[in-house]
Amino acid sequence: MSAPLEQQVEHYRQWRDDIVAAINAYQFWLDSTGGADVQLSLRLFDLVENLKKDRLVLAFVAEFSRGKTELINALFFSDFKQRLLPSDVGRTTMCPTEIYYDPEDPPCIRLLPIETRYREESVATLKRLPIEWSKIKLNLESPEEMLDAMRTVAQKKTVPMREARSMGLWDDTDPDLKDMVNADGTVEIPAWRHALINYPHPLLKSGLVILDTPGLNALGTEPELTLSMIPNAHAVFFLLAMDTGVTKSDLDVWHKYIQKYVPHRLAVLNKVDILWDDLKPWDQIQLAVQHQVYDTARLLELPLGNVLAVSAQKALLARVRGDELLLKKSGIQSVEAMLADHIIPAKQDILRISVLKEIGAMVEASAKSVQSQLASVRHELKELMTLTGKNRSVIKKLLDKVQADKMLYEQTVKSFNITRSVISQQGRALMASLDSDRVDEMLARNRNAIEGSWTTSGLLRSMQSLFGQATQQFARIHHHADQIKGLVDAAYRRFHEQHGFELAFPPPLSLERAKQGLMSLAQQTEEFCDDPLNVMTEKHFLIRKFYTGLVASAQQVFEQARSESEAWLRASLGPLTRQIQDYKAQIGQRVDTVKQIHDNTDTLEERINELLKAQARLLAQREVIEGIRAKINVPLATSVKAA
Ligand SMILES: Nc1nc2c(ncn2[C@@H]2O[C@H](COP(=O)(O)OP(=O)(O)OP(=O)(O)O)[C@@H](O)[C@H]2O)c(=O)[nH]1
Ligand SMILES: [Mg+2]
Repeated sequence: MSAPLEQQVEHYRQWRDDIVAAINAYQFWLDSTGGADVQLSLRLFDLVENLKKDRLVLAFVAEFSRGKTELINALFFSDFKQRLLPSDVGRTTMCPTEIYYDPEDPPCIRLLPIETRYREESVATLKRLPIEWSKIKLNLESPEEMLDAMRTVAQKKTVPMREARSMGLWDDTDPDLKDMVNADGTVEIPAWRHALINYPHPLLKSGLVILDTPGLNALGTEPELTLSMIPNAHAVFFLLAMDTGVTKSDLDVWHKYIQKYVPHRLAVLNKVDILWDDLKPWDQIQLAVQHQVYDTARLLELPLGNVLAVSAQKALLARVRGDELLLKKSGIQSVEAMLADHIIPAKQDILRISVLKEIGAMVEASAKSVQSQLASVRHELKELMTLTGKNRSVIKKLLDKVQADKMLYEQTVKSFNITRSVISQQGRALMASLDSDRVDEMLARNRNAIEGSWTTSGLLRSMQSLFGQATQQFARIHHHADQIKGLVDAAYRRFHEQHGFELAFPPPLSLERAKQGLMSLAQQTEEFCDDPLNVMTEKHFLIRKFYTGLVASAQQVFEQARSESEAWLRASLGPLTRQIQDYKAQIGQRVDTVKQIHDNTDTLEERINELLKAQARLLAQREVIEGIRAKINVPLATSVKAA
C-alpha cells in the first residue's frame, strides 16, 4: 500500500473525527445557552453516531478470472506477505464478500449458507440475524489458519440439479452450464450466499469497506447485489484482462450493472505483464498497452484517465518481495493515486454536504440568533447611554415606546400562531404520506397484486404501479411543501417589515435524489424484464428474488425521502421560531429595564454594565459558532474527477 493512499485515508478519518468534535462542541454550546431540547439533542446524537459508522465502499466487479481478488490482495493485503484472499484460475470467489473492520466484534468470517436462498428474506435482513450465519474466528497469529479460513469464500458443494434449479442457481437454457453437469446429474454450486470478513487492517479501520464479487452469472442471480450493493458503492473498479480485451460478456456486465448506476467508475485493464517481453523494446510494449487502454476507454465510453493498466499479480509479488522497480512497473500506483486524489476527496465532500444538510440550517439559525441578540444588546446600550443625566419624563417617553413595541409584537405573534398551526397541520400531512406503516401498506398492496403472477410481465406491471403510486405520493408531498413554504415566507416578510427580522426564506423541498433512485429501479426492472432469457424461461424463482430486492430498495428510497422531508421541515420553520422566541425575551427584558430605570434612575449604570458584559459573552459565542460554520461550509480543495 502506498504511503499517500494510507495518508489520504487517515486524513479522511481525521477529518471525520474533527467534524464529530465540532458537532459535539456545538451541542455543548447549545446546552450551555439553553438552546437544545431533547429532540434536538437526540438528532445531534444520531448524526454523530452515523458519522462514526460512515463507510467508504469500493466494489470490484467483473467477469470471472479477470483478477478482482488479486487486485484486492495487491492493493490492501500485501502486508500479509501472502495471497490472503483466494485467487486462482477459473471461478474462484463464489459469493459476494465484504471486507471491513468492526471493533465491536473479534476478527472473523461470517458465512451465509446458500440454502437461505429458499427463503424470502433479503441478505440485508439476514445480516441482522447473526444466528443464520456460520462464524469462523480468525487467528491473526497463524498465517496457515488465516489462509484456511479465507478459503471458505471459494467453497462449493455438489447438489442434485433439481436443488440448484429451485434455488435459482441453474438455468436450463444457458449452453455454458451444460458441460458442468456431473455424470450422476449433480452440479456444483457455491456453498455460501454471502461472506462478511471482519479484519483489523489500518485502511479498514479508517472506514474502508471492500466488496469483492464473484464473476459469471452470479451477478444476475443475486439481485440485491446489482440493485443495491453495487449501486450504493462509492466507487466501482471494473476489471478487464489484457489478454482478452473487452469481450462481449464484459460489455454485458458493464452495461447491465455499472455504466448507468454507479457514480464513480474506473476500468482496470489487468494482467499487463502478459505483454512484457524481454525481446521487445519497452517503448513498443508501452505503445501496445496504450492502444488497449484507448480501445477500452472508447468501448466503455469512459474518459481515458479512468482506464488504468496494471498487473495485480506483479504488484502483489513486488510488495511481498519489496521490489520497488517491479512495483513501479506494475502500474498499481496509478490505481492508488486515483483513490487518494479523487475518490476519497469526492466521498469526503459527499459526507460534508450531508452534514451540512442535516445541521447547516440549525447552525445558521444559531448564528443568526447570536447576531440578533448582539444587535439587541447594542441597541439597548445605545438607548440607555442617551438616558444618562436625563429626567424622568424622557424616560417615561421611552417606556411608552417600548411598551407599545411589545404590544405590537404580541399581536404579530398571535396572528402567527394561527399560521403556525396551519403549517404544523400541513407538516403532519406531509410526513404522514411517508409514514413507514403507510409505505409498508402500499408495498403490501403491490405484493398482493403480483402474487400469483410471478412472470416478467407481472413484475413489470407491479413496478409500474409502484412507480405510479410513488410519483403521486411525491407530488402530494411537494404540494404540502409548497404551501408550507408560502406560509413561512409570508410570516418572515411580516416579521421583517414590522420588527426588523432578518429575512431567511427556506429553500424549496427537493426530493430529486429519491426520485432518481426510483427511476433507476424502474430502469433496472425494465432491463431485467427485457432480457430475453428472463422472458423466455420465466424463472419464477428469480423473479421472486428480484421482486424482494426491488421492495427492499424501494423501502430505502422512501426512507430517504422521509429523512429529507423531515430535515427540510425542521430547517424551514426552526430558524423563524427561534428568532420569534429570542425577540420575545429581548423585548420583555427591555420593558423591565426601562421600567426599573423609570422607578429608580440609579439602576441605569448597573444595567449598562450588565449589557457590556452580555455583549462580551455574545462575542465569544459568535466565535464558537463561526468555528463550526467554517468546518462544515468549506468545500475541500482537491478537485473531483467525474467519470
Ligand atoms: N499474468 C497475470 N495473471 C493474473 C493477474 N492478476 C490475476 N491473475 C491470475 O488470474 C487468475 C484469476 O484471478 P482472480 O483474482 O481469482 O480473478 P477474479 O476476477 O477474482 O475471479 P473470480 O473470483 O472467479 O470472479 C488467477 O490465476 C490469477 O493468478 C495479473 O496481473 N497477471
Ligand atoms: Mg475472485
